[in-house]
Amino acid sequence: MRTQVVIIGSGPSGLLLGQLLARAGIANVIVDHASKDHILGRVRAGVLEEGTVRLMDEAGSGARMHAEGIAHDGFSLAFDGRDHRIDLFGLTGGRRVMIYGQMELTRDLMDQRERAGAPSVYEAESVTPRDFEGDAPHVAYRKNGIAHRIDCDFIAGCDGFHGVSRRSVPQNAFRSFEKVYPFGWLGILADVPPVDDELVYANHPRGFALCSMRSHTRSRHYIQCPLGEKIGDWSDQRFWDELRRRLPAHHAERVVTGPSFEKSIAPLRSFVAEPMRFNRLFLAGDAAHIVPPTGAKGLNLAASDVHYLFEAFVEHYQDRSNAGIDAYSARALARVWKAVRFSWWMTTILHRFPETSEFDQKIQEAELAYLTHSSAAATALAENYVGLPF
Ligand code: RFL
Ligand code: PHB
Repeated sequence: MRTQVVIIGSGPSGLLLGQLLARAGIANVIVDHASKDHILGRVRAGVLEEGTVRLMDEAGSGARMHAEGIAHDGFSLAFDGRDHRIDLFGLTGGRRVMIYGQMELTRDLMDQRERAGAPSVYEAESVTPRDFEGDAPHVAYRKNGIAHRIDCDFIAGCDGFHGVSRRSVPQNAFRSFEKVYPFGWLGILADVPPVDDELVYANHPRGFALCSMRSHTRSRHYIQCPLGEKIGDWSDQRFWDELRRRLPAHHAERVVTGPSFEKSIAPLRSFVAEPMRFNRLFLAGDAAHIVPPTGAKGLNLAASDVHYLFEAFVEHYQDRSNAGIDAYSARALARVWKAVRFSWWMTTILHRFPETSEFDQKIQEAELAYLTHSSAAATALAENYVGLPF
């Protein structure tokens, strides 16, 4: 079999790239080792930047997102028993974010892909990108015991942090930069109304808490927890009690509890691999970088990578120019590092770090106070949160 671009990974980055390419008449095949149901069952991001929303529209997959997503003009920073609203809309000259779950976005892109008749292979085993250093790459995999190979012009590694694409590049061909945080996020999903109309990010002596949502009837909440915490030790009741303790009283009173139908712990990490291109293999999304979720940037960075990569492929096929391909890694990384910085900073000001010195604690308090007293500081936060330009 032969195609123009093989995409490894059917997460948001692979699906978005596949849909954009298909609409531009560039043939592509998506290969994923997981099943469709497994991919659709992963609960993750919930906040979309305007650039991500625009790309969903360009991909022709934005209709349900516009109908069911919720536009947010601000969020709350809670600390010291009070909260302070960050007026995203006012501080950024009219920009906002969209609340729409990654599960829904993934489903929309998959449905659209099926309707367009573009090929996806799920449950592929031993997926391997090969010969990308030369001019004739291919992707090999096995399915139901039979070996397959897809020859192509380019391979897009959209297979997440644990994927095979980055692992297939020789160790000495890239550099990686990493920071592992000494805590994780315990998250639950429950069909109860959100605590407030907007998201609440809380810094509390017991640890960080975030009250988010998926709709007016479905809440997504997180609390900071120590590494090594066991999910089995967290009954729903224990989670709700701990969440309430970390919120200012007026929010705590409004917490509606109910049974959770998803509960998981995610470790927090910053990671960047440089470069993001290895001749005919390109990395995009979590395959190339990871950010802690505090800034709501992971999925949005995956989307901006896809934007640059899609433009590069269009230039190659339609304009017969490799300028975009040659510039891809540097363009993507310039934006990635700014989001890595913002995510690290949000994590640093909002979490309680074990063994923090009194000095560091005072600096954290001063950071939060500065945000509430200076519109310059709040504007810097807001412009990063709504998303830097592509
Ligand atoms: P994904 O979603 O991990 O998809 C990768 C796909 O590749 C497949 N795959 C393989 N296929 C073949 N062979 C292999 N060897 C393979 N290995 C893996 C997998 O099956 C999968 O289908 O990567 P992608 O597409 O780059 O998307 C990245 C986003 O999923 C991620 O950045 C976000 O979820 C991060 N994130 C958030 N991002 C935001 O922008 N806003 C948020 O509000 C937000 N909240 C979050 C988050 C991530 C979280 N966790 C669990 C880490 C909240 C949490 C709790
Ligand atoms: C979410 O709703 O899952 C969510 C929202 C904001 C974040 C991280 C996750 O910063």
